[in-house]
Amino acid sequence: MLMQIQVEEDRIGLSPEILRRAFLDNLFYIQGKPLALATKNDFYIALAYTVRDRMLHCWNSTASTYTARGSRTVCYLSAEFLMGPHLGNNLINLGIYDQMKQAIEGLDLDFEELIAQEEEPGLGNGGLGRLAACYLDSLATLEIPSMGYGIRYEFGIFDQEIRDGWQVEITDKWLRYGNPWELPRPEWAVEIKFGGYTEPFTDDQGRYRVRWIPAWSVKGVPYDTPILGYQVNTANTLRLWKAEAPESFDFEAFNQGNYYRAVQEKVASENLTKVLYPNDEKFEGKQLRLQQQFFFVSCSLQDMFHILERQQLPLEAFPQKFTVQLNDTHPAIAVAELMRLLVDKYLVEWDKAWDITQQTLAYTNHTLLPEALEKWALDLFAGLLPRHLEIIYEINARFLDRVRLKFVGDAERTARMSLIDEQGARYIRMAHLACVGSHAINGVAALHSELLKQTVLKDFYEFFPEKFSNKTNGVTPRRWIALSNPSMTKLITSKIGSGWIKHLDQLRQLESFVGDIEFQRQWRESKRSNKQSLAALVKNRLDITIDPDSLFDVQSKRIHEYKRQHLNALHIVTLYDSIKQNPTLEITPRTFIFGGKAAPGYYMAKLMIKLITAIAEVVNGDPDVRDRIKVVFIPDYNVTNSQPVYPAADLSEQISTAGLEASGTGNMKFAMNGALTIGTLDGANVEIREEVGAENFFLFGLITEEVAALKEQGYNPWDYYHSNDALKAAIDLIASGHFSHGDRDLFKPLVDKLLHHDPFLLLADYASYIECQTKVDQAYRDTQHWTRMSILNAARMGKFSSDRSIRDYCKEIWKVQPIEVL
Ligand code: GPK
Repeated sequence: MLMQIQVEEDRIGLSPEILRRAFLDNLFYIQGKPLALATKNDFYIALAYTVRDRMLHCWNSTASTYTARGSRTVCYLSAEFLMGPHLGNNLINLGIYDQMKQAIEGLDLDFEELIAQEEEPGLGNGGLGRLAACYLDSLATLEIPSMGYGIRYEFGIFDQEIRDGWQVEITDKWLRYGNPWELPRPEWAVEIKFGGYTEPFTDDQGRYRVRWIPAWSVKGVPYDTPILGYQVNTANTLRLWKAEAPESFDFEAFNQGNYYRAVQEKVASENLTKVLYPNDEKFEGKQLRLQQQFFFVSCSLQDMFHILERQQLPLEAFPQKFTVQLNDTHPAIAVAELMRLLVDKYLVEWDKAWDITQQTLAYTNHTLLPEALEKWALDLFAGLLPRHLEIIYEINARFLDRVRLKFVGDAERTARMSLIDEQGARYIRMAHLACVGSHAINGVAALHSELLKQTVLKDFYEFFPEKFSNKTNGVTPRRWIALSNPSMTKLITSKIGSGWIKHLDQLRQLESFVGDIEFQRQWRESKRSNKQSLAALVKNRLDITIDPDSLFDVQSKRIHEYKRQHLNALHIVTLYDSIKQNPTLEITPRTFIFGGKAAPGYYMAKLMIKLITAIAEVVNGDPDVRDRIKVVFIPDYNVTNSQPVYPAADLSEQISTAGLEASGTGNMKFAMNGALTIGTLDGANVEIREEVGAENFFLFGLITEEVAALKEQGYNPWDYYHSNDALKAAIDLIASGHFSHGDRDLFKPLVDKLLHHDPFLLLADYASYIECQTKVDQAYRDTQHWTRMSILNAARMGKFSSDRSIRDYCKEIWKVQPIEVL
């Protein structure tokens, strides 16, 4: 029987009047408050439900369509999804931002203030997690059936406070006031087992099999969030798993009468998804982290088998029904878990199971940094996943046989390619497991994908070159332009219509206005108003006055030595010193803006924050320089706080040591919003420069090959220190205690590392960087020319829409087609 539900206008109507009525209705029936008693949070929740109601129709239609069509589905497995606040984005994608604003303001409420109430789900560290979020937006917008699978951390990335110039970490209690965007689906919970031992047995059909007798288990409960595409009816699902105490694993009987023990077990189970590990590009071999990885991977794969069952598809159809993308090696245990489920649970024979596994999985690498490569100590792994270890041994044995056959007598190669690192203590190499178990392997920018083939994955490239490809990253123009930069959005749309939001290549049409004086003026006006807004935020939060007419020079990203925030700091110190030496020096007034978190255990990164804030204190307090240079460190850089930053930037700092930044995505967000880049030939900078034109990009520094050659021949930072007066002066000033109230010890570790090791070649790139910054200084004075370059940067960023990235993945890896939802 077909049941048609009667949809009330209050749940779907889009006019300001209906939206207002629906909002008041939600305030009354969901928050249980009349207008007069409601708090800001009540208003926010009522607003969120008003928006969610309008999405649920899309979500249900999408689910029905996919079920009826049995559509091929992309499953994006990621330990991180850095979604950012949902409300504003959903309003944009529904196309009702302005109507809702009108509805709310009609009640004399401050719309922006209500939007700002949302605590963002910060379930990621940085680029990798945010990329996953941009990809979900594009998948939905391109009407691709897809699911994001991950972990519902109770505490996401920590909130950062700056006290006395140092980073302090505060627990992120994002669920404190509830989460209106998710729906728990306890009926689809699954069981995840850990520990114990295995034993061989012969089943009743006389087959040799292995049984895993686990020691403990947890329950995985899915929480679903709708991901609506832009101006389409497609709403896909982000399914995040929360760990709870198991039902079937019989603690009740086990703990006969021991109530407290039983409660303890429950608490222990829930610890599994309690907190996101705050390391970015640094592997930490913690047992709980491996538990998290296996937990969400097993939950997600079991979920796929349930979907297959519900759609009455045979096991062999698994790789036709699902294509599974591994976002880095965090979910790489999927190789062994999919094999285990197929072989042990569904009794598929090994070779067939291996075919299915390889056809299903694909792997994206996000970094070449050796300290990021995941390798699990064998004992730890064996204790948690004894059956998976056996499966990995079997995969390895079969794989290495093939290696020996192809490279006869090359024992070193075999050892290098093994899934097990046996030099000393033994480890499982997760990148090797991912490569062997996947049919496709990709890097995230052209240069990075080339370097992968030449360095960390060289042996694997030589073994199966056909698996390798590049998929340059992209970012969604919905959040990063339409939502974050309404003034520029309005201006662009007034010239070329609004099609560019979905087809970013159309921004090229702006090139015909680049010489139009009136358009240039409007462009500057928009940038100026964005700078004004950021200045107001900075005044409000930090009580620092910054001049919107100064050049806004921004570096915002995780704090890392390879990203070289301290090179930027050296430039500031150099400018400061030259003004002090020559008080009448004419320079373009600049505001240096930083934002970013340091991993709590990364001492040098925390010291870099202290260095920046210490320089800020001296510079901003010195009447001789403070009208020419200002330094601001914006605390707690997250998606919410980043949204006003990109539109306000004039200059984007992308200054990593060449060869080390896999792609970067902030570089794209800045350029799309009309900032010019000062950067090295690294990651996606290379392609950005190619697109916008070398004449519209400030290039400096050694290239990858020169970095390698310099290190090869024996790099000595001392030579650079002694042969460059300005460099020596800057470093000496820091070492002298000038920025640390006379304390010469404070920055000693940082200074010593630069002088004696300098693994990221700051000193080698210093001269080139300073020279390039001088060119920036000059160029900014030619307002018209700068405006031209700014317009051309935005106009030529079409390639860096995540829509383009996703189309490439769909065509070349996932082989999946759009399905329209009516
Ligand atoms: C790469 F390996 C990792 C990681 O652990 N975390 C992370 O954010 C970043 N990344 C790269 O550093 C960026 O260059 C890249 O743009 C981003 O991943 C997305 O691919």
